[in-house]
Amino acid sequence: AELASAIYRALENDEFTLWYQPQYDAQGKILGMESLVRWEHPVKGVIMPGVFIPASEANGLILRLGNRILFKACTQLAAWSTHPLLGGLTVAVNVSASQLHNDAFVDDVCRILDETGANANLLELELTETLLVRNVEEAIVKMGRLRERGVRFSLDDFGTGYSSMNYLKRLPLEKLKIDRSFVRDLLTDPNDAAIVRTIVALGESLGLAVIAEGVETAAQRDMLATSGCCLYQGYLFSHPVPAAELEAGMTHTP
Ligand code: G
Ligand code: G
Ligand code: MN
Ligand code: NA
Repeated sequence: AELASAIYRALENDEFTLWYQPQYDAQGKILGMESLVRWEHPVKGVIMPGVFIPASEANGLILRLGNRILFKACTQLAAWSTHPLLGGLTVAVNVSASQLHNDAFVDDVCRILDETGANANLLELELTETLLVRNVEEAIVKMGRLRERGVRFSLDDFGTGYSSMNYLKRLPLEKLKIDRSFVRDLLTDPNDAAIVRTIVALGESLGLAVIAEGVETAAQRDMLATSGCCLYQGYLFSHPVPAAELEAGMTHTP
């Protein structure tokens, strides 16, 4: 309850900010970035989402927080549209189960796109398998409506949940994100290498892009490339950073 009121106050005081982690192709070109929420507490410093996202989900504040996050991501997307290097790149936003299952979700996203003037085609929403299988028919309808507006969807933490092939085929997805638990021991655990190859093959047969999360070493990236995975995100390339830091880093890219 104490954490709930602190989160409530933080929303009032606008203490939540988004950090961005770029995503790369095999040539080292940035294709987009994932936004990751941070609570910039005036006294305690930066608080990670693991501390306040589960609590916000439990007490219902995730709906307000989720809309605030979407608003900030779309505002940033619109601001970057004229940036020489960041214009045209996608911005991914993580969406919680209670957000997607809320009746107002589709209208909220559309309204935020209208209000901010963000290009819907550059907005990517990250959903998890567990979130989708909870009510797959409802998810298909909502995703379809947002897809018509231009919004794209990726399946986060892929491989850790229980999506059936039937669901995967029916959901309007663009991208699978290989969970970082499969990338971590890729060089030593042959099962992980087999799983990565299987996800890549699945992506190919369903027409979905496949990106690996949690890429920390060049050896992991090379092994992923050998396994057919050509999109990467992780500390090897960049940690999540504030927008200004991302912009500053971009100016040095040829
Ligand atoms: O870097 P990291 O510690 O930021 O993220 C930890 C967890 O918090 C991840 O599971 C991530 O998906 C989740 N998370 C990060 N940002 C957001 C967000 O904006 N919304 C939601 N719902 N979850 C987020
Ligand atoms: O659940 P989701 O995939 O949205 O969360 C992404 C989480 O992974 C965030 O906590 C982010 O900070 C973290 N992350 C991003 N890159 C790396 C990485 O290379 N290694 C590790 N261990 N975590 C990472
Ligand atoms: Mn994610
Ligand atoms: Na993930």
